[in-house]
Amino acid sequence: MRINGKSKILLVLWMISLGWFVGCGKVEKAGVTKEEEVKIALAGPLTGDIAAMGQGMSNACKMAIDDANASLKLKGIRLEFLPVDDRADPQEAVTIANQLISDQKVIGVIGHLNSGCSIPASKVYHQKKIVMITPASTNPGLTLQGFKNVFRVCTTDDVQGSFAADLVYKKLGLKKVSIIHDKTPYGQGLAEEFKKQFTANGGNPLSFDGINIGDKDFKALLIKINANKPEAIYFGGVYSECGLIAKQAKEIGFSGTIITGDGVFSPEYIKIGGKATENNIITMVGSPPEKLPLAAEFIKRYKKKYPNVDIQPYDAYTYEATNILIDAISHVGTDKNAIIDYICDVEYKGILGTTSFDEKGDTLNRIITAYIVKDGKFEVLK
Ligand code: ABU
Repeated sequence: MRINGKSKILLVLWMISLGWFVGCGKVEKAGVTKEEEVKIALAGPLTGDIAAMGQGMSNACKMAIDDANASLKLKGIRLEFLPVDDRADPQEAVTIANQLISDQKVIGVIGHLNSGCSIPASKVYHQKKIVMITPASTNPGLTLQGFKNVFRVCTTDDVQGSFAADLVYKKLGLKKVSIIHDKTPYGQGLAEEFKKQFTANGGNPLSFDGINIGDKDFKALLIKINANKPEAIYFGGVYSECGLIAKQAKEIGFSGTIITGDGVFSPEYIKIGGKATENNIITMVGSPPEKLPLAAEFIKRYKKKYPNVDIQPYDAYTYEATNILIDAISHVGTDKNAIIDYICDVEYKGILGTTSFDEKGDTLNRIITAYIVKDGKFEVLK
């Protein structure tokens, strides 16, 4: 059918009356610019023994994305939340990372939780220059790979391990210490950093043993360790194993203190270990949230949004990491290289104070806080 000049004018007037026009290959509603949709992936253990921590990260990432979409900060860009489960398994983390880099809409990854996952997955993200900000992976090796696209908002285990060793040896005066780790890059790495500084202080650990992730019965090892009458056991690993170790150590007659790190700093630890966690000491990166008014405010809003879950230690860090990525998008748009360049130089003022990164991509905030379990709750150790 031929359309004459008059018909063409009528057709255009009809399209305008319906509010549609054709431009740049896209049909868009007149007066409403179609939003560009991009995805922010949250990668972590959403199932398995440490799912509580992974789910907490997922909640916090979603909260930051919901906040950004609800505000008018990102003009013309809509963020989609994409949670992916690495099950705390390094191989699964690589599989997931490969899926994420082949999704053109994925603009950045918040994660992973486990250093053992973040390190191999970061090699995949590096291939496609996709920014990765981990809220929780503390093994120093992650940022020693020279990848410009990798950042972390938590400080590292060399800082945490030596802080714990100074606390144990110099402040608490505990000299008879046995060390256990879970053979992962995080757990073993942290235990080695502790041992290095403990030895540098003049100490000599009674023992240094590895356990396997997922094991449930540690009594044979604990009986062997307890024969040396340690005043303390330092544990490098996560809460699922440490809760059982605390409980079984008490059961076999260990009367000293368990001292451990950020992977154990979860209400789940106290639920698993029960009364045996009383007076245990745990180090955590950063300042206590009550010293940071915006972090305290975040916790209040989080509890309102997710009333049926306990807040986890890396939730605030995940919220911050996600907001750093969102801040970059709001300033430079969706170009992946521009996002990385922006974050390299950022001085982000958020709920954790000001975050900026060194040349490796590590936060310059190197504060560690020690907590003690009192009446089933974590209290700052005075
Ligand atoms: N840093 C706590 C546990 C996560 C990890 O680094 O493996």
